[in-house]
Amino acid sequence: MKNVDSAFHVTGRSIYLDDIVVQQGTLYALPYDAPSAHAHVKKLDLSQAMAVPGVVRILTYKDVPGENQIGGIIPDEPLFVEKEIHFWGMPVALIIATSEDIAIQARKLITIDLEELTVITDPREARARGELIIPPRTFKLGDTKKAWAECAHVFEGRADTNGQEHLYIETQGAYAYPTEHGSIRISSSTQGPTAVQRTVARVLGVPMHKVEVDVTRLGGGFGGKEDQASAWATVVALASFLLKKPVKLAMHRMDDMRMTGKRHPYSSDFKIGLDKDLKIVAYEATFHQNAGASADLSPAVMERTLFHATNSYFVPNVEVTAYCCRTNLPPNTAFRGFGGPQGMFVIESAIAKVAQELGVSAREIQRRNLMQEGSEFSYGQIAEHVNATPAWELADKTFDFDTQQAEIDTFNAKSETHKKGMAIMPICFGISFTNTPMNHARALVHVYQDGSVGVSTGAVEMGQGVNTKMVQVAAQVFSIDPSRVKLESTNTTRVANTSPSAASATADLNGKALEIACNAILDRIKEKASRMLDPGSSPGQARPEAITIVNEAVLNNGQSTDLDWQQLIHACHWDRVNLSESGHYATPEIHFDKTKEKGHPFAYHVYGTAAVMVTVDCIRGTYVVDAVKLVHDFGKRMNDAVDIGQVEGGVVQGLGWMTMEEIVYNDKGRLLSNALSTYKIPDIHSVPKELRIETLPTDGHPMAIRRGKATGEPPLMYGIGVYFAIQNAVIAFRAERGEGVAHMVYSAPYTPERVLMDLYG
Ligand code: LUZ
Ligand code: MOS
Repeated sequence: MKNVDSAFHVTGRSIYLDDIVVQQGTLYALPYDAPSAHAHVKKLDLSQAMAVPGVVRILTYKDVPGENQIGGIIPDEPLFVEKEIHFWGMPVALIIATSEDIAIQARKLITIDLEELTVITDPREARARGELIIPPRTFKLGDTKKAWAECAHVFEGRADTNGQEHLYIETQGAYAYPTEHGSIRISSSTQGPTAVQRTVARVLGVPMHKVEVDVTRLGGGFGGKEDQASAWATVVALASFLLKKPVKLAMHRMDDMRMTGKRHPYSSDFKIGLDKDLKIVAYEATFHQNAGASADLSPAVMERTLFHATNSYFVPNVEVTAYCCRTNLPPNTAFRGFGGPQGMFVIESAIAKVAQELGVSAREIQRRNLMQEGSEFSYGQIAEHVNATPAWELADKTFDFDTQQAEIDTFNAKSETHKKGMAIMPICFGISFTNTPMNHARALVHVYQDGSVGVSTGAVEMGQGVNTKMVQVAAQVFSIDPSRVKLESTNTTRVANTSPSAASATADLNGKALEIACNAILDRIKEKASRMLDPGSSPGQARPEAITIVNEAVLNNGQSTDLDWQQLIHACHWDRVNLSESGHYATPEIHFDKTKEKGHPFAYHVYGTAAVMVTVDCIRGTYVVDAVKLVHDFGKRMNDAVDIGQVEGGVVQGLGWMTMEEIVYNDKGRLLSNALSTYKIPDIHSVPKELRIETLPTDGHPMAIRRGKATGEPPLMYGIGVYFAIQNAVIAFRAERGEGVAHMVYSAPYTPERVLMDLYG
């Protein structure tokens, strides 16, 4: 089925925040943010800005009627600066004016006197100074200390990854207006409507029932609006609440880039030990997560790094420790993969190091250590339905790794200036929020008396196609044409207490809740059908189990009848049958005990294997990705266009993180890569020349919606293979010149500058 939004998207009719028709008298908000990363505020002077005609008011922390606090996991994040600035870009004040232009003019007239304090941008330095947001956590399996003695080879190294700007096409924003009885209604570009509702209620000092949050769709989220949409919705709600006027903020790109957090940079140390057969016996890693100035989601992101520290490999002795380091950067936040990719890069670096040192192929080490059925993860979950080896083997059979490598070697032998490299990237990603209590969802279904259906869920459409999947679920359960089903906006008054649309789990959680609601309605209408088709029976004697609905026809014992969906629904309504239902789903089986760091946190895992081929220009340090060919564990794929689209986008976003997207802060904590002129993201030329996506044939997973596995985050991690493919080309170049590679560092992004340094350094 086609994406339900595609026709409206391509004709410009889809409604994003900035497309909402504003009410008369709407005011415009603009944040004034801190021009320093760490300082005491001595004096803030708003008088000149206030004097600009059209400026209605300028709000600061003093105007907050409730708490000046937006921290979700830990209450350590003021909405507005009080006495101390913690990062460059931290909101200090909010200008409210009759137009955006006036607000921009006024912002230039605000002055602030500061007493500058020491700025920390490096997570290792933060750790050394004891600046930790939560105590470190360690996941342990077996005993690494004893295991080193059994290892034939032990290597140590360091691996760093930089952050990543979300660069959702639609920037952060919100529109709020007062409603009756001191209530407020907010349209927000958020992945987490309930997070917005909770945060606004807290800051305004009102109960949550006074705050209605509505989301039609987002122009991209990628994790950047899982938590960080709340601040912007809250400032707008505050202004609207105080002024009793509609207020809007749609952020400018450079403001958004400067003021919001990004993917967490990590700096990590590893130690890996293998036996003589290249079986990994022991693995230790220490992760320094650059959390930024406050917790935001960092503790949860850090946890997922630990969960994915051994990627798709079974390692009997593991000890991995992570530090959540407080620095003076904007609070870093969720980003597709949520710490998983950062953990996986480190073990892939460790394997690459072993391969270089021993002169074996990384591929051989990877293959020999893949998870098997019944393997134990370091966090105690026993791996089931393990598709690591099947995906690898199908990839090898389909793409023929040996032949590919031989062709590359032949090319490299002939080519002086260009070298090719290949890397294989297996993935294993756990599906569920790692925080078990977040794994539940609700859906509300109305079957209208004409047979059309309205569906509300807690899922937020952010371009990932979840609305299309929800239409499919309802249409499949009822066996009606998808055109009868309409997805409503996501609204906290229709579906309450939602988890954010995140963790790749949105379609599973909301889809299962939707299935439950639809099935409950289906049971009632079948009961009515059985009474209609067997008029002699009383309610207790009717046989609803004999009724099926197939493509809108009502069948009795499999035999066609005169009744169809529309007639049946009409009859149900006039017989006072309840045609509405709310469904609730909570993922069964999952649990996790943080005191032991053991449990069964994931409903299932998604596997896959990618082969990545690149060509490096060894004069310039530039490169092209020739091919990414992969076998992916889709389960029983629900929607080809949606799911393949997720894999394509994930691969490209992953390779952007690994190769070209370079976030630069100076030592004062000021963002230098603050616009698209200084921050490069993949464009059409960066897309692999060949992007081949094959499906691993399986029965799918019962805990996945319609047995089709989650596809949101896992494919991003195929992009990690691009880093190692480039490095293999560099190694080939150096080897030809008789130069070793032992000095090589593992540091992403592998920009052309870094490639040049590795080629000739
Ligand atoms: N958000 C969250 C996530 O709160 N918990 C998670 O485990 C998660 N995983 C991926 C993306 N967002
Ligand atoms: Mo996310 S990183 O699933 O919002």
